[in-house]
Amino acid sequence: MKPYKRTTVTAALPYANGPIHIGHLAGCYLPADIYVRYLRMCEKEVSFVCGSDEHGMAITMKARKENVPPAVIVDRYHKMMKEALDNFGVSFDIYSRTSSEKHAEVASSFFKKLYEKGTFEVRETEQYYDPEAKQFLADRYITGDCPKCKSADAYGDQCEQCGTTLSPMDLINPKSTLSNATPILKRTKNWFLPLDKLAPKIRSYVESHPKWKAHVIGQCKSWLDSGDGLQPRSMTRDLDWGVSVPLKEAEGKVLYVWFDAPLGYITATQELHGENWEKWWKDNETRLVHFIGKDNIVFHSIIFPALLMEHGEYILPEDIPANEFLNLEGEKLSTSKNWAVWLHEYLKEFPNKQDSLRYTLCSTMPEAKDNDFTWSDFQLRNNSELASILGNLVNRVMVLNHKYYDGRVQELGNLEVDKNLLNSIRNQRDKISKSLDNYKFREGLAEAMNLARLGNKYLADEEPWKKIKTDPDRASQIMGTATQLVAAISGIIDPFMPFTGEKMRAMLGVESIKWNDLDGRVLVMPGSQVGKTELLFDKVEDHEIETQKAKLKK
Ligand code: B3M
Ligand code: ZN
Repeated sequence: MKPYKRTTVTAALPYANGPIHIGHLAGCYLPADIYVRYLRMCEKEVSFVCGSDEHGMAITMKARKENVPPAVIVDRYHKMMKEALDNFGVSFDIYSRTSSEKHAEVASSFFKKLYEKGTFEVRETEQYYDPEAKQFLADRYITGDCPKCKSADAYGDQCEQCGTTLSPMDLINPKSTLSNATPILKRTKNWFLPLDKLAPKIRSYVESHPKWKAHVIGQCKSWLDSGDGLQPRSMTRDLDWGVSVPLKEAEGKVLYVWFDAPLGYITATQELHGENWEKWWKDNETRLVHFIGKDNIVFHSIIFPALLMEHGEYILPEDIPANEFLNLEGEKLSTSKNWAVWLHEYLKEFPNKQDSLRYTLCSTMPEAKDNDFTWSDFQLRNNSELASILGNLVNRVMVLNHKYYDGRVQELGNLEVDKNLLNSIRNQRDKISKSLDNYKFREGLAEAMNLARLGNKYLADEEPWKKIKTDPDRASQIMGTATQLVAAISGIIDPFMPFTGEKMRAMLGVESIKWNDLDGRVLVMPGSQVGKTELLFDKVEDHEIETQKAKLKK
């Protein structure tokens, strides 16, 4: 791998049409956050950018449903999403939004550059137009009978009954959902990105990244190798919500949401770094990494790189560690069916238990295939892993330090067992680095927990509670060693469970820990005083789980 000076990490901009649920967190924001926290602990230069995606059909449909302007919707959900992500410790350097003035400037000047280079092909096509509402109709705004299964109310882009992908012209008896009028065909001009012509360049870009996850490469290949190959795609739309197309002859048109949304990453970087932003996007020594869910793969691996290539000044995405989907109790998450666990509701019902959810979601992260979140698994992981393994170790060490030594940290031992324990800190750290460098978050977390298991085994074998009577010097060494281990664990779990890491360090009186420090060295000074013992994880009771399950069924 090429040596890099810095990393620009992006997490998909969530549509501002609803609150954030566990699927978003597990799919994209949690892995991105773990990765960035790890890089920061390694003292790597990193910028972590995100923001709300405030254009597109997702927003205008929601606005129509509520009969309010789109701006009302995006203001509401932008605030909610930003708060929820922040409350779960997702540590963006900036969380921006795409309805800003600034973003309109960034997106239109990018469009203009491509326009002036002659990238786009102007095409006149016939599109459905609602003569009563006097506007062109996006595919989702047209319903009709499915040509395949004949069921009513298929959408212009898909029949939800039989799953067939459609185009609006396929529908039998099309109707506009805006006015119920029968749409008419009207000619309109749009600006297309000629993906067909760019295909060879895109193919060689994709092929130069053989280490991408198999399912990411798989999706790219299936687009590139599909019957007709890549097709030109319109970068403009006849709509009124979005960034206006910056051309006189395009009045009343806006940029396609998938044109402007990824540019939102650039806008956010500009807001974050001011005039020093360019090195984060235009320097070959910068590595660009996009965390996304699998439904966004083609946009990040084909369309956005094509736009960046055409522009010419930008680096291209180096890694796209997309996740698959998380299901809930065996069924697909669904906002409309309210089959979800919403972050803001979770936090009301399980206050201060962010890390229990982070832990469960990381342990079951859909890294290579779809995975399932269940409430009983959440309970089991909280009670039998977090509380019994990690919580128990920390609690024992704190309690014994207070009981035997009034909270004073003891010198460490140097018997073989002690050295082995301290050496295992470096070993585990190196294993975790390898996992995280390869976006294997589940594996990394498992190794972090293994270090806590080693700590419990050490105490069980060495039995300081017996030796305190028979061999007090040895008991003191055991406790000194175990205390260093606990300090190291507070650092090693930090990317995964930052709230817990911080609580542990507060108890021990340790400030921040760098990844480099996790090599068995002394992290908490012998002779210093540890603080009060706090309970890290309390048990989740059966009735709490029953309540959550019952709530889903409502
Ligand atoms: N808003 C899609 C989504 O939320 C879209 C991602 C944009 S990333 C530039 O699934
Ligand atoms: Zn159908």
